[in-house]
Amino acid sequence: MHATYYKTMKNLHDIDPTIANLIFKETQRQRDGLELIASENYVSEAVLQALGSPLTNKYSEGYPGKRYYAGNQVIDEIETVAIERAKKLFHAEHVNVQPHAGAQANFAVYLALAKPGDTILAMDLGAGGHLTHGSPANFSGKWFHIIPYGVRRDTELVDMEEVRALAKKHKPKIILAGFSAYPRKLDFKTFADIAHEVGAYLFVDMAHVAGLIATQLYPDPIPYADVVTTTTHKTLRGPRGGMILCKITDRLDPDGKKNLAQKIDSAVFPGSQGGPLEHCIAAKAVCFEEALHPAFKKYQEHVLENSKAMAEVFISEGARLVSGGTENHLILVDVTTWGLGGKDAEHILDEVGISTNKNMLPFDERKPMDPSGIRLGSAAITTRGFNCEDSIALAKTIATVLKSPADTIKKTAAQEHVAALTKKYPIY
Ligand code: DSN
Repeated sequence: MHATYYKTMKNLHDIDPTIANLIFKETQRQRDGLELIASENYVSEAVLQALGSPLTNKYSEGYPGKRYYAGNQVIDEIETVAIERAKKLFHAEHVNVQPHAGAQANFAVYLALAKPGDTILAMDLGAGGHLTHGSPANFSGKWFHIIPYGVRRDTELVDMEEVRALAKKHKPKIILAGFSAYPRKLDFKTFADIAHEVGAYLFVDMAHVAGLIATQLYPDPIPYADVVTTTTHKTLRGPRGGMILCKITDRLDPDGKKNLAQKIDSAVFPGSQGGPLEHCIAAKAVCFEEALHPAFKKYQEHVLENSKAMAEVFISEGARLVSGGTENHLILVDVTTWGLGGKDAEHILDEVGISTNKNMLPFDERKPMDPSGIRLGSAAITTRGFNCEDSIALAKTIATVLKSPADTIKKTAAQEHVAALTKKYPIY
């Protein structure tokens, strides 16, 4: 661990050794293991410093220049910097950096654009969608009439003709494009064409691929969508948090009392949140500055190279991948082709120091707690410094342990391989 990090922790250790030790323990776990959970990443020490700053002390309900409490001059500057950097990074007309997380960003969009009972067309969770895209267990599924679209059985790709047919039949208020487990590109232009044809808003949740979009390595939804949400902690490599980007004009209500940007802002505050987390907003600003740097594009190129390299190894080792491969940072491996369930695969990899998550696959006949697949992503290992060679070697190790889970010699060799890689590419 870097000396600066120890220094920051010294006070905490004196005051609360229990929590300090647990933070050490978790940092050590992150250091000694390999993170392949597709939604996770490692932030820079600059982001950590902003997160641990006295900005957490301040209440600042409202927006820059229009707050409900005094003393927000500096906070206004910080939030404005974050907004302007995000606008520059994504070429967005309007940005709200206050959502505490992705779910809160999505909640605010629904609040701004729809009423309970309205119809929403969104990707099915089983096909790769997200909990907040209409799962019956989530407010989105409880409050709205959700029409799910999936992927084709033969290609496991989103079928835009199915999306168009469902949109024409059900006339949704919102069409939602976005995913948490889809290894391919989405056609945002066609989504927008369909939304325009049926008079719906196009809402894109780009959380997983925001870093790839910021660096033009994935189709850009910003020109086409009315509203885009993201988290800032996945491929974007910032602090845990959310953000909303939108057009200023409300295409479906051009003469309304509020424009789209105003509707989104008031849906975040006071609509669904109170005081913003300004320490987190400062950390978002740091992340945007890092993402505007040319080195960030190189990083994202390596994210894609590493993901493709791993996918090719899994295929050559006999695994079936959803859609046959990947075009982004994530890979869905059908581990039943190796005679395992997702739960066991996750557990076996965890035992050798590799974190992944079990994942439902399209048309999965198994249960969510023990589905057919695991989901892997290359964002975090690439932050550590992995190149293609390392990724290929790691994928071979993963295939080896999953194909022979009872072989303790292979398991020990995998643990040694993970230890060597974490030593070669240390964090914090
Ligand atoms: N939990 C995140 C993921 O893993 O994709 C999405 O919220």
